[in-house]
Formats: sequence, structure tokens, C-alpha cells
Amino acid sequence: MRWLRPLASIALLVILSSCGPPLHERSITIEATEMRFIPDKLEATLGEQVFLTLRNTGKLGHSLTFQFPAGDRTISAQGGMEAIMAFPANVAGSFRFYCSVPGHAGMEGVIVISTP
Ligand SMILES: [Cu+2]
Repeated sequence: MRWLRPLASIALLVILSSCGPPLHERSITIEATEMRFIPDKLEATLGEQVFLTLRNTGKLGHSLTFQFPAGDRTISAQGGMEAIMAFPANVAGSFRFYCSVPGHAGMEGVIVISTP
């Protein structure tokens, strides 16, 4: 019955890989223009993988920096361009984001990561 062993291993792998919560994905598009983000409030749920598109519809370059507990995450896009960032929503709470380009201090918002 030596042939049973690999079969049992495969069965175990199938069982293990079907356990655990499914990985949910969330796609968010945020527009940056002079001098604001639209929308300025983003939402995600704990455990999601977030794919964020920064769409710069303005003429100036803009950036978006999230202030997460684990550290800042930044992307930037020139006028008329897009930039994409992915991150896991792995801590619940409200976290500020802002544009770090000098003189763009009014460009800011918040992302709320809620528990499911
Ligand atoms: Cu800006």
C-alpha cells in the first residue's frame, strides 16, 4: 500500500488549501487634482488586499502617502498619469493620507479600515 502515501499527502494538501478565509480583493480609484483628492474618504475591510489606483487628472504632479502604523506608503503620478499600489488592509483603524508635494498641504484624506 505504498502508493497510498502520496495520495494521502495530496488529499491533505487539498484539505489545507481549502481552509482559512478567502482572500478578498478591493479595488479603489482615487483622483488627485489641484488641490484635493476625490474622494477624500476611502474604506476597506480588515483582511482585504487593496489595489489602489491614483489617477492624476490635474496638471501638476501629486503624490499619495498613507500613514500606516507599520510606516508610510507613498506613490506619485505626474499630471495626466496613473500610479498603482497594492497593500494588505491588516490593521483596523483610521489612517491619514496626504500629498507630500511642497505647497500641497491641503490635499489630504482618511482611509477607514473596519473589522468585518
Ligand atoms: Cu498634490
